[in-house]
Amino acid sequence: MLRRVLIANRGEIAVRIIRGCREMGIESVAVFSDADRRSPHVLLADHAVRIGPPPSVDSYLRADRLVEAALATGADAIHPGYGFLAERAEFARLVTEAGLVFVGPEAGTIAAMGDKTEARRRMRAAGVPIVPGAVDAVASPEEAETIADELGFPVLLKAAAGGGGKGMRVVTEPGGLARAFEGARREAEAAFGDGSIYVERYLDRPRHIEIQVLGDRHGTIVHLGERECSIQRRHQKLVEEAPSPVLSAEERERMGRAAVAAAAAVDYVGAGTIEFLYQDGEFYFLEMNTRLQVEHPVTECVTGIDLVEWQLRVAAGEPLAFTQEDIRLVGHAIECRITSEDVAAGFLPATGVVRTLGIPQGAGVRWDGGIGEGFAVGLHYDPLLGKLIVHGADRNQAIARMRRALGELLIEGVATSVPFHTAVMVEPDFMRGDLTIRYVEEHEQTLVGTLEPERAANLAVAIALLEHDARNRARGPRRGPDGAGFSAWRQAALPVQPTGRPWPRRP
Ligand code: MV4
Repeated sequence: MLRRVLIANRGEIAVRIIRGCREMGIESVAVFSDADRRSPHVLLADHAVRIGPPPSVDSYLRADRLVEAALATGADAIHPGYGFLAERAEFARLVTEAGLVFVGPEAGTIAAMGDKTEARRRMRAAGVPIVPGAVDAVASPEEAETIADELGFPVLLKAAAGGGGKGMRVVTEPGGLARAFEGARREAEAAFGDGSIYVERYLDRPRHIEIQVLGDRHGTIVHLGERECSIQRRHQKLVEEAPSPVLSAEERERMGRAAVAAAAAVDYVGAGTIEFLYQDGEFYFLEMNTRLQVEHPVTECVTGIDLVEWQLRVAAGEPLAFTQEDIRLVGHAIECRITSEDVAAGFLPATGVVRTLGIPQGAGVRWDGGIGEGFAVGLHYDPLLGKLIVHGADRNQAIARMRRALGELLIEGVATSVPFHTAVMVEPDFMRGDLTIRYVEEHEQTLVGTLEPERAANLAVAIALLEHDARNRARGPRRGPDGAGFSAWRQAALPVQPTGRPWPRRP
């Protein structure tokens, strides 16, 4: 087993990995920039090493300093978390060449999956359904037109080096190809230093569904079911759930088998995710993410499998202790990514000092956070403050728990996405599970609108309470001990936090 692991990350994911290490008796080494000197991940770890000034390029992206810190502290492995260097093949190679264990797949696997045309080629060879289109890059708009004519319009031009939607152009008619080709090429060249473009059929209303896979160093690969990730804005996911409200058991099995075949095609080791687009009952491989994902907790909830624990075990060479047949999905889990963004101001990144932090508790609730009271939210890093995760017996119970938990979550001192999430949890299409990747843009009025965030939150809570009341009334009158009827809700905030401290009054 590993003895000491350096976590090349910060925030909630560093905290999550440190917790995993501690439970396994593995020592943790945190790294921090000057902006994070007193951050929770630093306080929680067994050891901590300063790696540079606040900007990521001078700290969390400094592969050389991270490897140096691992060697200096006697770590035997580096866990990259997500983001930063997690999917940089050169970093994985550097770590391995320093004689350290990289908690993740081989550098070659990361590189192959980073090249989207190479990934498509490998998936097609493995019999995994890919979006109809070419696997080779096209050299000219004329070549793109030949392919587009065969596929039928609309088509999507994509960057081979792509990801995150950069270098993507939808083309609805042949006349638009030349301009779109040049635009996509320029954008891809600027973003990735590689202007290679390929052509796919454009899916106009897909869902984004992904499958979690886990592989060991002995050739065993299992899948842990899917996550529904359609609720996103500008390629940032906002809400994720497991399982997807639309997949049948048969579809889940087909998709799971495809994901395992995809992972096997690249000898996958560790935790990974196969992303699919799902539309009209068909699914297509989109990309593979060769890292632990932000939304891994919903999978942990429904499978009971600790993904960080198994990442560390398989990194150390242990075989998986379970087979595909052992994996059962129980109940339903939902995650809300709580960010420091002012939703009413168009998701404007917000700054401030977390003055009060009230963390929801109670049955079926989990908080994976990276902040504490006094934490200064700046603009150096991504705005994720923490993740609120709930698990219930079914989707309705999970939604009810999330509404309840969002109501208990108190973050004062910085604007957060909580009003948005509260609004989603009572939005009828969400409640029906009627989701596509366009969900947020199509419900902007309801979810973001021009309402003051406070007012939107209050309205959402009021709707939830009215519904709750209606449901209770349908069950018949409720009686107190003296036989008198009573109503189950009141309009005031909870008088005390779960910690017993009084809630501060809002201004
Ligand atoms: C697509 C698509 C529709 N049709 N491919 C977005 C970035 C990259 N990961 C792939 N993406 C898409 N590829 C075809 N053929 C729509 C998207 C897409 C998307 C995919 C997943 C999650 C969010 C998205 C938001 C916008 C577009």
